[in-house]
Amino acid sequence: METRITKLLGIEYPIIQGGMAWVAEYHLAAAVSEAGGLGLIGAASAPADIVRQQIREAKKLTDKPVGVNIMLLNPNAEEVARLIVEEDVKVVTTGAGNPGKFMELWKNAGVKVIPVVASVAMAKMMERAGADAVVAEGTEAGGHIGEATTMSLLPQVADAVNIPVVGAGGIADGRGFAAAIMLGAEAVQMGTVFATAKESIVHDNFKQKIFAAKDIDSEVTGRSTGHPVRSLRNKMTREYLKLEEEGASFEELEYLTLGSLRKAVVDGDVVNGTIMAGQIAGLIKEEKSCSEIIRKIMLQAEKLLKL
Ligand code: TUI
Repeated sequence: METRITKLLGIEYPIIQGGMAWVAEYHLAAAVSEAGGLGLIGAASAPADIVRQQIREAKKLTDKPVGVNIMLLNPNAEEVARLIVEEDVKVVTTGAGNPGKFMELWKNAGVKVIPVVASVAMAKMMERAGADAVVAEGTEAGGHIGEATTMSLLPQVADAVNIPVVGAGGIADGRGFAAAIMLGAEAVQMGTVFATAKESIVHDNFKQKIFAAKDIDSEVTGRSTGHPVRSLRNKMTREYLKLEEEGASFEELEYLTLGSLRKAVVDGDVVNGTIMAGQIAGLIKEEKSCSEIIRKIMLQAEKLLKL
C-alpha cells in the first residue's frame, strides 16, 4: 500500500511505531523497521549519549531507516535534537510540545520532521513551520495526551493541512487502520500493541497487564498539572488521583511518579509503577512478533478497504 507517507519515509507499509518512553528502545525499533514499518527510538528523558548508543545499536540490526522521537519536556531535548543531525537520523517525530525552535536545524540537514499534535491549531502551526507530515494523536492514546478523540481529531486535521497526516490513538488492528484511512490518514502510528510485541523488551508483567486489560481499564492522571497521562488503573493511578482530588501540589505529584514508568517497564512493578497504555489495550490479547502484527493488520485492512 503506497501513500505519501510510505514515499516520504521509504517504507513498505504505512505503519509507524510510537516513540514510547523506556519501551521504544533499539530492539523494538529495528524489528518494526525490518518488518517494513518505521521503528522509532524514544529519546524520552534519556541523556544524549544513551540516545546516541541506541541509534548506533539499531543500525547494527537493520539497514532500513529507524527514526527518533524527541519528547520536548526533556531537559536534554536540545542536545538530542543536535545529535539527530550528527548521527544522520533520517526522520524525527516529536511529542509533548512545540518543536518549532529545532525545525531550521533539522530541515537544513534534510531530516524529515513529523511532529505529534493533539489539535488542529498545532497541526497548522507545524505545517507553517515546515513539517513534512503530522501525527494526529487522539486522547485514546497511552501516555501524555490531548483532549480530542481520534475519530473527531483526524478528519479535522486532515482537512486543515496539505501535508500528509498520520492517525494515532486507539489503533491496534486492521479495522482501526482502515478507519484511520477513511478519516483521511495516510498512515497510522501505534504504541500499545508494539509494546506487547515479542521483540519488545518490556517486563513480562507489563505485557500481561495489557493482555488482561478490559475496555475501561485505563485512567487519566495529571489533569490538574496540565500534563494529562493515560495509564492502566492500578495502585499508582488510584493514589495519584486521590492526591489530585485532595489538591496536592505539583511537587508532591511529581515525587509520587518519579521513576514510576521505569519501575513498571523495566522492573515489572505493575502495582507501584505507571503502566502507560492506550484504551485499545483491551483489544490486545497475545504476544506477536512485529512482523506478524504488521502483516495481519495490512491483510485485514486491505480486505476492508476494498469493500
Ligand atoms: O508525547 C506523547 N506521549 C507521551 S510523552 C510521555 S513522557 C511524559 N511523562 C509524563 C508527563 C508528560 C510526559 C509519555 N507519553 N504523545 C504525543 C503528544 N503530544 N500528545 C500530546 C502532545 C502535545 C501536547 C501539547 C503536542 C503539542 C502540545 O503543544 C503544547 C504547546 O503549545 O507547547
